[in-house]
Amino acid sequence: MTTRSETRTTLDHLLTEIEYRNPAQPEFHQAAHEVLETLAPVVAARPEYAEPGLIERLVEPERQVLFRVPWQDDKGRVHVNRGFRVEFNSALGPYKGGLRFHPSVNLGVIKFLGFEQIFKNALTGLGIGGGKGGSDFDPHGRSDAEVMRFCQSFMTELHRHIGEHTDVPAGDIGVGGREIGYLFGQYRRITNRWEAGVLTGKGQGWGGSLIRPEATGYGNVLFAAAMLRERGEDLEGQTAVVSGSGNVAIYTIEKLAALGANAVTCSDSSGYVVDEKGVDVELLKQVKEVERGRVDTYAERRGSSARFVPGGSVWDVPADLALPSATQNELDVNAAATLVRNGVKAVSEGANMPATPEAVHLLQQAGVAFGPGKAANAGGVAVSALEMAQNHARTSWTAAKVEEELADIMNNIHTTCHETAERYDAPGDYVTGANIAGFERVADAMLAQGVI
Ligand code: NDP
Ligand code: 2IT
Repeated sequence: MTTRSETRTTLDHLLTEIEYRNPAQPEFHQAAHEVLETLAPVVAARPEYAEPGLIERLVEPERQVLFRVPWQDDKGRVHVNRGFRVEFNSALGPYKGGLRFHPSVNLGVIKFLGFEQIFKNALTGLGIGGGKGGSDFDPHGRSDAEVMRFCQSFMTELHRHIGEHTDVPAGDIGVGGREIGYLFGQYRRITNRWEAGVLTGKGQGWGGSLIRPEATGYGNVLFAAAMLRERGEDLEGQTAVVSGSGNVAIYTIEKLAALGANAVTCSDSSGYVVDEKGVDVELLKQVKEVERGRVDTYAERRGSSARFVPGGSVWDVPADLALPSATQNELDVNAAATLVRNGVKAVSEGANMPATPEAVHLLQQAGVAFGPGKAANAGGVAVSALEMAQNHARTSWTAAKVEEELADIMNNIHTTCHETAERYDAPGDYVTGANIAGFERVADAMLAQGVI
């Protein structure tokens, strides 16, 4: 039997190999480190997981697609962006994961997101593999017509690689209902198929699921509530700092208010807003979703309770809870120290990998309940899988039914992570619990399906 320390040495070698084979992809290295560092106990306890090649296969995407995306702006100028789809692992079902349009996108970023997605999707308990895609296209300041032409060009290549049984993209940063509409239209035109289950996050009149827009934010609040419950507390009367002001942030703020808590901040890349009365989610939706504006406009319209702080760190605002909902590595070790100093009780990741490894370590050492993104923000992809189920059955469920399913899934994920952490001598460590529980499900399927 292999000991934990021998296993750790093997995993350390593998991490060195991953860095060597995937140069200049720091986000992918970070995500791989975070998972592999927690696997030693399970690999030592279950010899089948030490089978040569299993983890090596897990960290190598099954397929990576890179393509040129040329498009013309409103003045007729030609732009060339890069498109990506990383089909990471299909042991549990068709590749599933969002598309991100943001200038910071590169292969390493998409690989980190795709790798996280494997374990997140496994944790939902639904039949979905892991993938991610996107482009370095920047939608900020682009007209509707420009966004449409970009989406059409992007799908002109992407359509060859996706399908309801193959790979099912959805939204992520910079990709919401508008973009999914343009992408679906072009897919339908090229393929001449009404294949509703090829994309999720669709409009509600044409195959989209009720509650999909809300699902990630709502799910994260439910996960935070479950962590608090474990400590004999609830959300009632708690204040929260939320970063971001996009899809995930908005519905996080909405659900916090519905459950008696109060989000006092939101942010974007220009700075943050602190609103003493609590963020008015209807005003935020109007500014961000309808007008596609910035958070400083929210502060201007809100009146005396709110002020906009250009630049700065939203984590300086004291609160009981922190729900990072913008982007990776937005909460560093200094921010974590400030949160702890201000008495934070729980940090739950709406975004993917928003807390740096040093920040996670500090928060856990300080006894803060920490919900890692692959567990806490799994509600979005879970409801995407429910959208696929509805599409397959040519039916649509009520909002109440979808919300009930979402609540069950989030509570199950919480219980699974909690129990798995206890089983592997790491009580209260949701990072270890999520990584091991997700890994077990994917690894068992990979072992059963042979060396492919
Ligand atoms: P949106 O595009 O709707 O919103 C993104 C928000 O984050 C905006 O406020 C944006 O501000 C801010 N932001 C993005 N990049 C940066 C950056 N580099 N620095 C500072 N602020 C930034 O995206 P979502 O709300 O959908 O996604 C937010 C996070 O949640 C991402 O990490 C995503 O991967 C994750 N996620 C999303 C899911 C979904 O269903 N949509 C599901 C699970 C996780 P600005 O406009 O100024 O860039
Ligand atoms: O990071 C994520 O889980 C998402 N962006 C949602 C993916 C999906 O397929 O709904």
